[in-house]
Amino acid sequence: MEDLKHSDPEVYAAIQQEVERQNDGVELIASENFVSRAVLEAMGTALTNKYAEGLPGKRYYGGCRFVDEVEDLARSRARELFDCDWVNVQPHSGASANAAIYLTILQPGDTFLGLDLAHGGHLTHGSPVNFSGLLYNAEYYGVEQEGPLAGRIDMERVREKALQVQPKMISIGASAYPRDFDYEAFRAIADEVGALLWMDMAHTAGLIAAGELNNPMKHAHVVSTTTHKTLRGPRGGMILIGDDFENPFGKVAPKSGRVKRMSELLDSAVFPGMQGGPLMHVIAAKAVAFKEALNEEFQDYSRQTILNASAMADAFMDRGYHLVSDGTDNHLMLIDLRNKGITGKQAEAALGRAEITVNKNMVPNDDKSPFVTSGIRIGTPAMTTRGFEPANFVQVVEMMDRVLTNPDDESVTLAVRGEVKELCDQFPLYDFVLP
Ligand code: DSN
Repeated sequence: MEDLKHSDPEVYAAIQQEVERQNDGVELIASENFVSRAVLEAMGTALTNKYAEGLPGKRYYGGCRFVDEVEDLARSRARELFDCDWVNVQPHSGASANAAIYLTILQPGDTFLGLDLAHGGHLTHGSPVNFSGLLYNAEYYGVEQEGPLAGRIDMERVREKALQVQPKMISIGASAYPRDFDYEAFRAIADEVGALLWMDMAHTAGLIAAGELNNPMKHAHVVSTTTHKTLRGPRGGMILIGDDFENPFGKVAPKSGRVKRMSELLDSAVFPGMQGGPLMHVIAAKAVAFKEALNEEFQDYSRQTILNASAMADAFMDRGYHLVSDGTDNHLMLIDLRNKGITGKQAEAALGRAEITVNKNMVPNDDKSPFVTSGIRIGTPAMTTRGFEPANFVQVVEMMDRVLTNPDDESVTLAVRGEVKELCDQFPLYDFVLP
């Protein structure tokens, strides 16, 4: 980055400091990961210069032959990775991908049913401050408060709610749900009420691709995801269909009168419906990440991510922490800190001072605001990429416990920060921090 260093020392310095921060800290934000150098290199290329509205072979701009190649590679690799009929790799983000799905399936005012944000759902699944809650009639299912399914989704309750509100679409997927989903049961409910089923696998896409979690592809009508998180690619989104089908809305191709495939409607919803030109440098990086995810190493990595989360969850529970649903099936856990006398906000800040990064998070039926919260969310994807194994995560739990029980003790923070640095130095990340 010699050119950047000389032309814009301020941005250069901030980037360098961020790389150092990533190198020297324990990253436990469940939605973050560390991409390979190959992915970084693909993103930092002249492909950012190219406009390519349309799809490979059918663009609205000239000069697209090489970016066509790149997008075709991304699409074919994604289809192989998820064993699906169709994919669109152009959404700039998971939220953009989801917006295209709403645009395709619902009309403003239509009812859909999704997981409550306060129970682990996502902003774009009907939060009142998001377009999904503002434009559409969002109804929610949640997790059980008590009993054998405490912290988990009870499918019988989802069915009751669906029968009651008669949604046109049902969404699955979450930002803070530590358990797997029963896609067959969701599909049976969707079929019973005549709804389309949409799975947002943003958090778990990599684990699904690696075969470590249930696969929604043959059950959901449409699937969306981000390409970072457990999939370990660049920030971005995509939409997939396991088995493509004729759209149920009767939309036909203007000249032939042929009923359009669902995939065609979704392609049009991404562009020109929601977006203009795709980000071709990011699509190149997606292609690189998908190739990496097709390797056996990625399967080992995904298995290790779950083993690590499980070890971490056990270590927290051994120390008296209350985990929503008493554990995890995937890469994350949600800790309800109410029995520890510390809020999510305080915990995030105290851990942050020790260079352990987490995010505060609402827990089901939280009595505190989203800015304070009673919990923290913790994930293992990023540190597993660095090579952490269960023993390392257990060591991190011990450090976190010391900080959380002494949040205002500067000597504890300093001691833990030193231990964090020592641990991170044993698992090198990026070696391109320049003086
Ligand atoms: N904001 C992401 C997360 O942290 O889970 C989801 O999009």
